[in-house]
Amino acid sequence: MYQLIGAPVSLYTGKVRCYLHFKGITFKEILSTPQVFKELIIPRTGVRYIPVLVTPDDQVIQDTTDIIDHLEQRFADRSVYPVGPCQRLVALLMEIYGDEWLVNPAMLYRWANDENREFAIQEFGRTRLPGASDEEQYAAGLEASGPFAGALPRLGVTDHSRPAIEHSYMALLTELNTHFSAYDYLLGDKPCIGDYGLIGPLYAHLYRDPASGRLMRDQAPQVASWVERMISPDANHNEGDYLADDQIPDTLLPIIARMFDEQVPVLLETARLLEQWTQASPDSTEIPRAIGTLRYRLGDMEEERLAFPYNLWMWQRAHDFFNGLGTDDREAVDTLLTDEQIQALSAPLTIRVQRRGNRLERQQ
Ligand SMILES: N[C@@H](CCC(=O)N[C@@H](CS)C(=O)NCC(=O)O)C(=O)O
Repeated sequence: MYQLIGAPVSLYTGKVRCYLHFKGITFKEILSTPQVFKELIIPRTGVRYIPVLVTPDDQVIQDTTDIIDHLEQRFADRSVYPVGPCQRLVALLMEIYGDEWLVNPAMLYRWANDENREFAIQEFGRTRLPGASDEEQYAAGLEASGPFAGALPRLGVTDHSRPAIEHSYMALLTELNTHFSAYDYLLGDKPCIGDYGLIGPLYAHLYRDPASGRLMRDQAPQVASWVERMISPDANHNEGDYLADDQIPDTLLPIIARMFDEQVPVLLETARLLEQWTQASPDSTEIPRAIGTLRYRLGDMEEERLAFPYNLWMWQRAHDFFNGLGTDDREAVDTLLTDEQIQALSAPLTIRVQRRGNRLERQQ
């Protein structure tokens, strides 16, 4: 049987759990306790990330995108990758937007709100010391959650950026609420890889943390209903499909625009920093987790954050798909995008990255 190693409190575990439910894949979830880290996660993956999937033939896979792509090969029925070029591109864009950008409001609301923070600390303790007393779990949770709470400045989540991140998140909730008032999922009646990207931050943090959950249910009840559809263990009863004729709902356009406005400049700047890093370290193949700092903008707020080259591995997926389109498909996709968006997607990625042994490398 498949085993999903992760935790209820974990953003990326939620992404895979929802996917497994939708595909109707039988699995057992195993809590990522310190013992499981020591005996399985670290020796078998070489890194300390969750979730991890253990397959029935004992392959061990980390990274939610790799896990989903591995399972898509084996369970081809009800693929979460739309075939139409417009829908496929939007699905890939929404995956990286959820995975690598909405983690900012997720982390802000979890760690800067007292009620959420207390809940999260207790939850980290439940993962670290299952079965211990509440007090013991709280103490363990405080220690275990330290590095996560402490990561906020590295993501550019600071007192200075807080109002802009909150403003952006509230506007996104309104846009998503309008969309989900008309459609069950991003692209119609069936979830796509983009829905799985969004569910990470929008479930474990922004729905499950108590104060965030109230905010979502009050301000964007249709988004909360989408979360509930996504996390349902009965999700595999869904027989719906994507909208016909590769249609993209108009209600998604402001969300795509928001992603290009907020996240894509960071991706392009990260690509530039990676070029610089490569020139400065021509003999290094392995790329560190962060390669310097960059300034990012949200509205008229500017803040500094680290540049994470892993983002480019995700961006390559959308970029390569877009740049590999044949003439007719490319024409169709171009009608969906603005000139600036086309330009951003066309910008060459001179340094290519790949993952090997769960580490990021320069592709030679
Ligand atoms: N891109 C990875 C991200 C995994 C990830 O960052 N997981 C978090 C928990 S939700 C983690 O293990 N963080 C540990 C760390 O950042 O050192 C994926 O999709 O699996």
